[in-house]
Amino acid sequence: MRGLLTTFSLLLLLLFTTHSAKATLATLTSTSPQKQLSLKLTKPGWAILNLKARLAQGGWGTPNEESAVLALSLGKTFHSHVVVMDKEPMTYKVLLSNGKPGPLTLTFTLDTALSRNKGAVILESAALETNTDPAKNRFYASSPVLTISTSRLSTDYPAFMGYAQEKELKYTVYFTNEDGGTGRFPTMLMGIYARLADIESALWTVNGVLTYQSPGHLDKAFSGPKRWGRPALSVCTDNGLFCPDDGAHPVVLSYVPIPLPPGVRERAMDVMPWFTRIVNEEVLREKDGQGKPKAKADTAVKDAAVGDARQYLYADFTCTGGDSSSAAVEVKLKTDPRTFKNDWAQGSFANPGNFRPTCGGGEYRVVVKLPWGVKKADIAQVGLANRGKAPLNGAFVRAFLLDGNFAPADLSVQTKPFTVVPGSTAFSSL
Ligand SMILES: [Ca+2]
Ligand SMILES: [Ca+2]
Repeated sequence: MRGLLTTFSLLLLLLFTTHSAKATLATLTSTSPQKQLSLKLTKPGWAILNLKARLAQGGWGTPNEESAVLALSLGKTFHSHVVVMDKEPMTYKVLLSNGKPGPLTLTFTLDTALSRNKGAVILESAALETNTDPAKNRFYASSPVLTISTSRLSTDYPAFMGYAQEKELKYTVYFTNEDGGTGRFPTMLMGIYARLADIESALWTVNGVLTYQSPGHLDKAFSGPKRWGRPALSVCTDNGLFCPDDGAHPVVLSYVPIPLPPGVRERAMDVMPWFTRIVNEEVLREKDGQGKPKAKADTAVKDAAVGDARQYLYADFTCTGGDSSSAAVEVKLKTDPRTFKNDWAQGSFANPGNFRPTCGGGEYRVVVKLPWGVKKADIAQVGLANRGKAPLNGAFVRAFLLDGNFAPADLSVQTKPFTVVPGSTAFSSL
């Protein structure tokens, strides 16, 4: 019986392997770096390439093997790059052109000079789609093409772009991390911004005038160069700000901007766990300015390292009233007598960064660092505290932990509005 089962398992394995082999479109290596495809656009409109690809080895978390770069040509003309950064198959989307139906020849070339990862890149599938949602056309037509330096192929990489679903255009870029600015102090970055990623407004319209965020966080009218008819911006500062494309940044990214969910800007990360994962991989790989690891999963809550993104509780809440910087979030566990808090002065962060939201009426996200390994079932209460002298009105919108795959696992917090008097905490029991 066991022999039969083994034979059966082997057959299954063989079937699966054969099937997998068929699913591969091409394996690009330094000796065989190119694949050409003839595809067809069936409808007029913005064409989007969906390229499913993976690295044969390494990936964003592996030093010196973070990414491989494919140059994509349309016909004989270079269009943009695809940065493959994961051993897991991912679908990389490229905004191609606004065109007519017809044949399209795509050539993918592994750029060995730009690729830090020297292994093969496996192309699993490539398909074209045409945008059929007219509302998206104007967001695509003005979405910036980004150019970046090679240093960003291993750190602080602009991994995707979103647009706000409003009347005026607005594009926001999500970077894997920020080594400059606040990012030099990872615990402060997490403490203040509730993330280790960097989020920057790139380009928007003010009364119809295209405006971009230039160095020094200055808003400037954009009259710079275009690529494929779209505004072209270079990421030109270490804190992720923009300049008109200067032609000196060799990597060209043509993203399909995604509609941003309402609420805090971090919401876009919640629906893309792969992004939170690569952010975490990068920070675990990197050192801080003093040569110490930026992060490590740790059991100590008061640790100089920022920890792992999966050892935090994330809380979104609305808040009005109170004094300046009066709101804080507190967490109680079922089997630990300590109260865990987001504001370091109360004991959550070892580095300076005394931060509490100002309660100006918007929605806020804060994080509370918990001992490594805490699960949903371990959490007893999540509360909104008032550290000020005037009552504040608040409501939880959402609270969650990240699961093993960095996807939010929601906690059933009470979302009914409540008033918190100074010096007290309103707890929601789970
Ligand atoms: Ca970094
Ligand atoms: Ca920044």
